[in-house]
Amino acid sequence: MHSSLSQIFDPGRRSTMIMGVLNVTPDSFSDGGRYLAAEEAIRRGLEMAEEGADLIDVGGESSRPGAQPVPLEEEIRRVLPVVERLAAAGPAISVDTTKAEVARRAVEAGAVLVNDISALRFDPQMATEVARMGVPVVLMHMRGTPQDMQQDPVYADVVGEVKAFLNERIAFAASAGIPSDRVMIDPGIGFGKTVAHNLEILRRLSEFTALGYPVLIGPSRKSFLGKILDLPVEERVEATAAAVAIGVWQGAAVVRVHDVRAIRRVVRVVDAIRGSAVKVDRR
Ligand code: HH2
Repeated sequence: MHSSLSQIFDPGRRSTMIMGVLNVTPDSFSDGGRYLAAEEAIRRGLEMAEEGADLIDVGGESSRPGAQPVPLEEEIRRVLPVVERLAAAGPAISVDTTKAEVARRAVEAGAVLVNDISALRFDPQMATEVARMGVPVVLMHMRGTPQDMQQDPVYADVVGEVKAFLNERIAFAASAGIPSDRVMIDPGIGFGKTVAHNLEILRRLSEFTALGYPVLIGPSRKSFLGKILDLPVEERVEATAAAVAIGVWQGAAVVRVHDVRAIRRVVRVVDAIRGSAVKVDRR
């Protein structure tokens, strides 16, 4: 495993890792296509590394509610040059994709982690490809698909159901040959959840960290924060900081954020307050 990732899987870890969001898409809800050009994406990736990102998450397909799927070749065209150049420049790269072929090409180009928001559900080849490549994978909960996930999400018990989903996906990953020490889990904030669901997940995040796998959360600039404060996407950094602090306090291992410089400071303070090593139950 890439050395920068071993800390995530270290049960005695003391610091939280920052994953910087790098969307190479024309329709991402917060970037609005600004980073479409590979050169601009590379510049922003390097800037986030300098601001304190431990990982840069490169994605070529928007997952915003209602977003349309991106064809394979187009996703590769967006993602590969950016992964290649950034990986060569130093920062650890993860690839945000649900497609096995994109994951394979990105890992060949230097990515060290696969972030699959479908938790190995959308591409039947993904699980075996991840197992074969030997890289860690993020398994994220989503209700349905990005096209339909926000259509009246209902849960009897959101935390219980998301945990059950993640446990099922962990077992599926294991059956495909992905060892448990290469699995991270993510409750999927904003993916088929109401404001109340997202808040309950954050309030009870320790129930996810208690599962014994490193937990990643991605609350950054999401609409549930905008709804609480009635603020547009470019004014959600403080709200993101609050959500991140609550998550890190309860043991989140990685936070996926856009505003790396600000959130790095928040996380360092929460880590300092938390002090002693995070208790992560081992499997
Ligand atoms: N959120 C987004 C995308 N990928 N991956 C994980 N593991 N967890 C998340 O919460 C998560 C994710 C959506 O945010 P963003 O990248 O800002 O938007 P878009 O999907 O429009 O590119």
